[in-house]
Amino acid sequence: GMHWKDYHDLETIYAFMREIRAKYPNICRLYTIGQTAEKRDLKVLRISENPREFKKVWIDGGIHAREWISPATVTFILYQLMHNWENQPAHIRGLTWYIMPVMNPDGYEYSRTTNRLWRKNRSASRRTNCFGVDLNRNFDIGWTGFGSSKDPCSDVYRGSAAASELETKAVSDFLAKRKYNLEAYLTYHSYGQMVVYPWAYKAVKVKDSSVLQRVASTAVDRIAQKTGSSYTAAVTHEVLGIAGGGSDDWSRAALGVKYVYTIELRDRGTYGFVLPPKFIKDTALEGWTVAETVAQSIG
Ligand code: 0X9
Ligand code: ZN
Repeated sequence: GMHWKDYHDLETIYAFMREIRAKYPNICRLYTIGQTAEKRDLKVLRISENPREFKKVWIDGGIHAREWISPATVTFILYQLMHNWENQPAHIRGLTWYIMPVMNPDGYEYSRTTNRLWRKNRSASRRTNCFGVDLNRNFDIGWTGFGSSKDPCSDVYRGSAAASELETKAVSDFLAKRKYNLEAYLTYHSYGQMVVYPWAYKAVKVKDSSVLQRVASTAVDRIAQKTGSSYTAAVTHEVLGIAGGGSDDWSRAALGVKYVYTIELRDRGTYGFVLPPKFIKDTALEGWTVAETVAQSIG
């Protein structure tokens, strides 16, 4: 079964999603939104007491294969929401939650079994023997711009076209159909301990950046109180540099989502992507704190 003392393979994560759906069939819907190059399912769980009317929050993890703390955190968020659903406050129960713990299942399994530091997905390139596209450079926003590469062998290869990848296409299509009432897009990565918001593809702040900064700062303050970790709240391009093709920017530019955050979880470089399992619980709690704070802000 599921626990947060260690990292899990894809099948355990998917079994956990099925378990939750089985326990709360009336409010859960489990979608297979597509398949990967290696024929793995792409799964999203929706939790809602009123999908037609409630405002929506999307949460994803595992865009980058080696960032194992991300799927661990997103499954923990799912657990936090559901283990006590009846007693959740109105600002949580009154939302529709879309949860995708692993956007890049092929890469995740490849990182688990073969190459721990793999980042991209596992699609084959035509021109070279190299594999993989960086899904966070493949979305249709500033796709040809800075911060990505046209070289299929690069770790930040943007792909042959915007949304060329099955994962990108599946998520983009799924969300485009559901953009009505979509208020928040949260995407979990590691590492660096940051809560950042658009833009990333250009050195400009979004119009309502003061609102986004305030909510991010609130989340960061609460994290410090809860676990003692220090996170940074900032505009993406100021702290991570300019990069096009990101899912965060796309959700704002293409769908008009207001609360768009990329959360870079622990740590700040001691272990980097290879975060020991003993840190999962507190890190996941930090991730949950961001989700909670955003949910409260949506109101
Ligand atoms: O570069 C990324 O994709 C993210 N950092 S990571 O170390 N996890 O790879 C940051 C994403 C910030 N947003 C965009 N670049 N759009
Ligand atoms: Zn990442």
